[in-house]
Amino acid sequence: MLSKTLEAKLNDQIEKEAYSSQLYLAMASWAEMKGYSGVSTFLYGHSDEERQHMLKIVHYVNERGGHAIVPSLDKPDTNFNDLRSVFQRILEHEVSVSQSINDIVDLCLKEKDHSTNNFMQWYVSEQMEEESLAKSIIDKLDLIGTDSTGLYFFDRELGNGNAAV
Ligand code: OFO
Repeated sequence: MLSKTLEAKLNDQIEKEAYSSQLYLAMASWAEMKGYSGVSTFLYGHSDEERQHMLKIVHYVNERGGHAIVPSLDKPDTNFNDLRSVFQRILEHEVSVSQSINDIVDLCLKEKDHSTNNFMQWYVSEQMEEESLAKSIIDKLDLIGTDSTGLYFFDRELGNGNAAV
């Protein structure tokens, strides 16, 4: 059985994952509108992944005797200066999500809730991957700068699922 404190924290995390999905969706739409079809494919896919992250917590809370609450969401940013600012925003967002996941793990340890701690470890690894992916994409964009051929190939590779090349 979940404690009321952990249940509330996990419900906050449901909201954060749902907001992540909306944020990636808004970025995907911006990228598609700008003609970056590969980047938009990547971001639409990521938006779906974030929805799955949210759903996993919804099921977990309900299975552990709590009540997962579906939240209302703030409108995400809809306009971005360029691709670099999109991925910089992603990095900042993921760093803040990692912090909230770490806070939940801290609470699990304090309450000796080993099941929830175990459940949250998947999120800990996922956040590490997401932060390092965003960093590596920003590094690539810094190398490319405003070179249109470079941006063309970057967009194509990201759309082909080669985010790490
Ligand atoms: Fe951005 O990953 Fe969810 O947790």
